[in-house]
Formats: sequence, C-alpha cells, structure tokens
Amino acid sequence: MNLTPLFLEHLKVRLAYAEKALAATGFDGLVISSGAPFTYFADDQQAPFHTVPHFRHYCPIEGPHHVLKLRPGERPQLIRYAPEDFWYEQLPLGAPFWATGFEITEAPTLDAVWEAIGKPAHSAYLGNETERAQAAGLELNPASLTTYLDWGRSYKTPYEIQALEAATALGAKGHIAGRKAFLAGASELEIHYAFVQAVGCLDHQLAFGSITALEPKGATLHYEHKRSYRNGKVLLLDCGARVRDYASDITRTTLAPECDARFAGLLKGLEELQQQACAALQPGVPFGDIHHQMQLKLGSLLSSAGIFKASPEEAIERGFTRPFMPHGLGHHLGIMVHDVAGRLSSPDGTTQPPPPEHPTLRTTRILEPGHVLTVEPGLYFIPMLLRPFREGEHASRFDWKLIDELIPLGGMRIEDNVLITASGNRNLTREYLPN
Ligand SMILES: [Mn+2]
Repeated sequence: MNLTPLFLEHLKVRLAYAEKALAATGFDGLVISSGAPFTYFADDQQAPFHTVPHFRHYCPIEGPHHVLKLRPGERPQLIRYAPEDFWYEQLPLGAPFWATGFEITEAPTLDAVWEAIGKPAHSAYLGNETERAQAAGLELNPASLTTYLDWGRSYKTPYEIQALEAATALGAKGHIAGRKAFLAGASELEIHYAFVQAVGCLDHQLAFGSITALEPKGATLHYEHKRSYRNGKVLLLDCGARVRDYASDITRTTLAPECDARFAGLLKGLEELQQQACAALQPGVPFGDIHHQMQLKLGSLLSSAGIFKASPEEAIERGFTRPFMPHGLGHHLGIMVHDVAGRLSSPDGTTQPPPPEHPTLRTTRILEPGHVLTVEPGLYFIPMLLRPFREGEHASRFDWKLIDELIPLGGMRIEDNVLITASGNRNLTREYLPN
C-alpha cells in the first residue's frame, strides 16, 4: 500500500491545526523533539525508547533526538539526528513514505541539531530535551498549547485510522493465537509468547504490557505477571499491537469447556451488553451516557443471575454494580493507548469531570466523527471491593455463597476498538476478530 498520499494529507491537516493552536495561544512557531531516552536511576541501561507523542503525531521517524521545527506558512523542517556510531546501529534514512513532507537536514551531533534550530522567536517547545530548548530561548511545554493540541489529537485523519485499523488487525492475529494456546492448556507465559509470536514483535513493541490472566488473576485489572500455571478454565487476555506507533487495545475472555456454567452465563450476558454499548456509539452522544446505560444493564444482568437483589436503578444508586465493574466503559485510543483529552470539553482547557456516580470514567466527551474509542465493559469478583458490601448494611441483598464460588474464577472483560463515523460507527475489532 502506498501511504504517501494518505500521509501528506494527514500532515497538511495537522499543520493547519497546529497553526490554529499557535495563533490561539500566542506563539509564532513550534519546536518538537522526538525525545531523549530515559536512563534508569543509578544504572547505565535505558528504558525502551518511546517517541514523544506530540512529535509522532507529525512524523513517523524512529529514534531519539530528532527535532521538528514548525512555522506557519513554511514547509516543516525535520532535523534528523544521524551520528556516526559503532556501538549502536544507525541506519541511513533511505526514502521512507513520509520523507517528501519535510525539509530534512541531517545533523551528526546534538550540538549540530540545536545549531540547525537556532533561536526561533516567540516559539514554544514540546519534549524532554528542556536544557537545550531553554538555551534556544523557547518556552517549555506551555500548558495552553499542549491542551489545544491534545484536543486536536482526538480527531483521527484517514492516515491515522488506517494505522489504527492495521494495529487492530495485527492484535486480532495475536488474540487468535493466544486463545488457541489457552485451549490447548498453555500457561500464562506461553499464551503471551503465542501472542507476541503471531504479532511478530518484541515485548516492548506491543501496545502495552500484556494482561494474560488465568482465573483469579483476571480480577487484578492490570495484572502483568506471567505464571507457569497451565490448563486454566478462564483466560482474560488484554493485549494490543502497534503499527507506526498507533495502538490497538483488545480484550477477550475465553472459557475452557469445563468452566462453571454460571460464569459462562454471565460472560454471555456481558457479551450482549458489550455489543449493545458498541452499537450505541454515535456522533452527538456523550460517552458517559453509554457508560451509564451499560451500568444499568450490568445491574439487571447481576440481579437476574442472583448475585444481588435490586432494580438496575437502585443498584447504581447504592453502588452495587461498582465493585463488579470498577472502571470506565472505555477511553480514546491513538498513539497513546489511553489517549489524551478524554475529559476536555473544549480546546481552551475547559474540562468536564465525570459524574460522582461514575468517578473512574476516563472520557466524558461528546462523540464526534473521527474519534476512536475502546468499549470494554467487565465483570469481576474482587474481594477487596466486595468487602464493604459484605460487611455493610445491605449485605443480605447479596448471595455471598454464589459470589464466593465465583471469586476463584477472577473476572471477564470484552474490549473492542470503535471508530465514530458521520452516520454511526465502525467496530474495527470485530472486522478482524468476530468473537
Ligand atoms: Mn483499554
């Protein structure tokens, strides 16, 4: 696929938005670093390098210390850090699909990079090479500008949607392999390797540290260990891939045939509820409303399964559903897995906090075409969160015998990546992973 026309159109849109952001926040120019690597404290090893997301938004070049210089009305300048090096491999630039979008200068040293930048007047700097940027007279990471740019990152261009879709397709391949390994009795570590092998990358090139949880570990929301325990009854696999640094974030819960039928019934109910939530994503709808509807449906699922006795409305009012689903319905997805600006209501930095009954909601945005979000309801048996209800005034409303029998099975979550379109939505994940 020739990505050049898609990318050049993306760059045009992004530069126009950056010009608007600079005008709105009082700057004449913008300098962005791809970033300096991070070295662990009292160690000589570096963390796997992540490009500064603001930089990545304009330019897909890999590696640290490159700098972009943007000025309204001018062609964007890329100063490419290209040292001679025999310790680490330095590849020539070649002719990547994006190169024609930039005026490219090569600099063999950091001093040469920053000499090429010079001292642009009234300009802002985004990145972590702050000493260099300060010496160049730049204003460091101004909040008004980053917020304005963050808002714009929620609207994905066709180039970005193509990358997110490709990341979803790749993640789906990993999920198919992981599920197959689980059903053959594999351990958490082996399931993880099956995922990574199918995606064809290194661990740190995944979208995030994989959550590969058998049984009770599924109730630790960000469980990252990989046990050698095998022949599990429940697999909660939450993992995604990256394409050109855009992430997918997919979760599937798979049961072994001998799994408890009551747990299987809840998973079927959660699947229906998740598909209804996905279908509800439309332009003009506040994401928080869909979260609220999902909580109501979860209330009726839990009460019809006999876990507690309450109407859905009462279950929300008294917080009965919250220990079973303590996180938000989803989040924006982009270069960052939990993408920015979920709680903004305007590019000027005005925020819309979540309502008190749904404090963990990560996005309160009103959905618009071009937004990409995850939809990921879950249902967990988390002893720590159940304790206040077990000991509280409404304890008799819960079936603790049933709950205690389900606690060893951990939890379940189903997560798809959904693009908001002009007329509704596209569930990117189901196109590649139908179930
Ligand atoms: Mn997620």
